[in-house]
Amino acid sequence: MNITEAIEKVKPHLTVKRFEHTLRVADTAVKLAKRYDASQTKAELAAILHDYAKYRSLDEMERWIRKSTLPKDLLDYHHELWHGPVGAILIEREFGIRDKEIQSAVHYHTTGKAGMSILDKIIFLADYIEPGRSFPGINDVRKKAEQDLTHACLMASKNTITYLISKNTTVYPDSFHAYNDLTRQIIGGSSLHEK
Ligand code: DGI
Ligand code: FE
Ligand code: FE
Repeated sequence: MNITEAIEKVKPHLTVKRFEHTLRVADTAVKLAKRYDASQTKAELAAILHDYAKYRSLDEMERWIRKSTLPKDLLDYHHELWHGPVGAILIEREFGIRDKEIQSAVHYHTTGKAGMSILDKIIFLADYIEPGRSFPGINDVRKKAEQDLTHACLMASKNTITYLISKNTTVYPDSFHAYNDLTRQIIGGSSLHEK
């Protein structure tokens, strides 16, 4: 599937605002792919597809989680976390996209995970820093994204987890796994209380 086809397929499933967000994520992802020597084509395609399942009904997403190999514990967490994993399944079923790197980037774009690939990091970060976003501290993350992909992902992960905790929300384990793994990648064994 090429980019033009992907855009045409995804557009009717999204609101205008979400579609514009998607195009900005794609633009940001391509820039990051250039900067960090990743496939620009895969980054662009994964970005176009990343929120594909965002507006599926909760019933439909729940059914996909139950009948696929997706982790069932997703159902114990907020439904905002379902569209990435379900999207990774739907792009294969509906568009025949079996590229594991693209499926992984779509799957984990909301939470991250331990052991993210460069493409996973690019989509996770592009979704966070695209020019339409205005989170507290986002400009620092944007600046860091020009120099250090992993460190910028760590900042985004930390901001999101801190925000969720401030709202008394539960945090999906993969979000913590991402944070821990990115922290180890950035500061290694020098973390204060770690062996
Ligand atoms: O789909 P988008 O709005 O472009 O962005 P997203 O997929 O990154 O995030 C969707 C929402 O999910 C966002 O409001 C933050 C929230 N979120 C991210 N990680 C977690 C989470 N919500 C819960 N409950 N737990 C998490 O670990
Ligand atoms: Fe999303
Ligand atoms: Fe998004």
